[in-house]
Amino acid sequence: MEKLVFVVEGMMCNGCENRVQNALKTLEGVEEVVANHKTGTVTVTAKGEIDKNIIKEKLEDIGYEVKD
Ligand SMILES: [Cu+2]
Repeated sequence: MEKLVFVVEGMMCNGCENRVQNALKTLEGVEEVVANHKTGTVTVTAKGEIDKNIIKEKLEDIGYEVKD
């Protein structure tokens, strides 16, 4: 299991958190997603190793900016 933390810009409310969580949960290998608009972070727990860029791309697809 691997835990990744992303700093994400653009999440303003609980609706954004749900949107992010639901979108990332559709990705292969993602076990759990916790988005927090107050801290601007998204924590992803993966079953095995996961490509960070796939998660980053998904976040950008749905309209959020990922900081490095
Ligand atoms: Cu929102």
